[in-house]
This record gives sequence, C-alpha cells and structure tokens, in this order.
Amino acid sequence: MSDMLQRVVSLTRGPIRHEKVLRESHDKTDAYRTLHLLLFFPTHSSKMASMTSEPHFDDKTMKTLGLAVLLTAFSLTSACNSGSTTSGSGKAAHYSYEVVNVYPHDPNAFTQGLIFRDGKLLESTGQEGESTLRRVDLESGQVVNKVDVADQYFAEGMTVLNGKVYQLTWQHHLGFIYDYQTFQPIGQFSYEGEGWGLTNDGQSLILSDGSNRLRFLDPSTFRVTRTIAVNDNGTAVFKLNELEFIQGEIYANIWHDNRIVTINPQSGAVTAWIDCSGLLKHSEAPDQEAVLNGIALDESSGRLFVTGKLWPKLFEIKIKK
Ligand SMILES: [Ca+2]
Repeated sequence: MSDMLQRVVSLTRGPIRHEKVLRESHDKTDAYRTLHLLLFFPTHSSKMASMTSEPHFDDKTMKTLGLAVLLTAFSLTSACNSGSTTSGSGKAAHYSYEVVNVYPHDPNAFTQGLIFRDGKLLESTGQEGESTLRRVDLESGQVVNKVDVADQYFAEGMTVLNGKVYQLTWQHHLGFIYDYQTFQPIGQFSYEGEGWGLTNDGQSLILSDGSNRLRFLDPSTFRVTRTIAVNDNGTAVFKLNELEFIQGEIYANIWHDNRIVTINPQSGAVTAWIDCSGLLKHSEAPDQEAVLNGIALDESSGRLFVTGKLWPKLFEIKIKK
C-alpha cells in the first residue's frame, strides 16, 4: 500500500465518520422539529412555555421569533455547505442482505472486476504475474476461457460496452480492450491516475481510483466528460473499488469494508449502505487482503452476485430493505 493510500485510510475510518454524520443529522432533525413547533403550533408552544415557567410570549411574537430563528438556521446551514461538493440530499438508507444461493469461486482469483452477461460471469483478476480476464461458469465456478495479462501489469476493474471488454490496470495508466465474444485484444487506452473499479451506464465508462471521485469517460476518446464526488450527506466516502451500474444507480465496494454503497450518478450522493458482514466466515478468508470485492447483476433475471478477492465462494444475495 502506498504512503498516500495509508494516509487516506487513516483519515477515513469509515464507522467514526459515519456515526458523526448520523449524530449531526439527528441533531438537525431535532432543531427543525422545535422550529416547526414554534412556527406552526404557537399556542401549543406557549402552553409548553408556561408549563415550564418560561417567560410568556403572545402568538405573533412566537411566530416572529420562530421565523428569525429559522432564517438564521438556514443561513448557517448554507454557510456550512458552501464550498462543499455535495448535493446534501438527506440521509442514506441502511440495508442488510440474505443469501439466496452459494456458488464455488476460484480461491486463487484476486477479484478486481466482476460482471454477469449471457449466462456467464466475466471476471478480471489482479496481482502482477497473475492477472487475467476470464469467462466463468456460474454453477461450477470453472473457467470457460481466459486471457493472461502480461506479467508487469496488475489488472483491475472491467466492464463490457458495445461488444467490447474494457479492463483497467492499477498503476500503469493503461487499459486493455478485447472483443467481448472471442477475448481477442483489439486495443488499449490510457487515463490519468490509478485504476480501481470500472462500470458503465450504457454511454460512459465510469471509473473509480480509490478516492471518493468517480470519473465518467467517453468510450471512444477516453476523455473525462464529468466527475462526481461521492459523499454521504456531505461526508466524502473514499476507497471506492469495484463498481456495478444497477437500475440507474452505481453500486460500489469500499476497499477493506464489508459495506457496499449505492450512489446517485448525477449528484454523487450515497443513497444506501448495504452491510454484507458475515457473508464469508473468518476461517474461509485466506489472508487480510481477501476482502469483499465484486458486484455483478444478471440483468435478465435481476439476480445480484457478490464475491471477494481470493474467496472460495460467490454469493447470490437479495438486499433486505
Ligand atoms: Ca461489477
């Protein structure tokens, strides 16, 4: 892990930040509830005031006071949000999962990209000297066909768009393009920064790089057409890894985290956290890098598959809302 990455990890202890967001948002809710009471139920509020021996104000005074407080609160909120890259669109939902099916997964596959298409899984695996692009039979876990990536490259995210497979590398700023059917190499492309996860929305390639940014790339020119900053109610969510575009949202693994986030592709706002803790038993994970990574949707049936690096199992899960 690079120094920069270690700094990012140490700065972004997810649960602590997340609790902070929840606490702040809870406090904000209480404040608005009080203001609502003052503004719209002044009589009731006056009663409350007299019951608690506070000085008595008439209805007009209460309304004026309430409005002043409300305006101040709004201006403070605006000031706090200025300069932020967020949409501030409210609290994210929290979901869990249930296992529908369990399938075998190659325990030597360092999963960096995963999709499901035409009845088969496509998988990109990483590590220098071990990187591959492979088509895998779901039921048996057997590799149907495979391309080895040159030893110097560490393959990363992968997606299919318009009959082509696009595969990233981690730190070489280089992507490979293959024919979807034959896996014949048909081109390369370059991009700035690191390559982590890759998906597409039918038009653009969407690339993660371990930060909280997602870049949208034109699949012909590979120019960045736009960038979103992923945030949960204003707090940046870092270490975005493997991606999947599902029903208008981007699903993302977070490196070394058992949670998947779902992201609004316009604003970057996190809409939900899916806690996948407990999917793989501790004893089944061969080392500390054997983390949850890999989300694939079977569009024809709606089945959702997840796995991890070096995991011996691949799970079909249903999200419990
Ligand atoms: Ca995926």
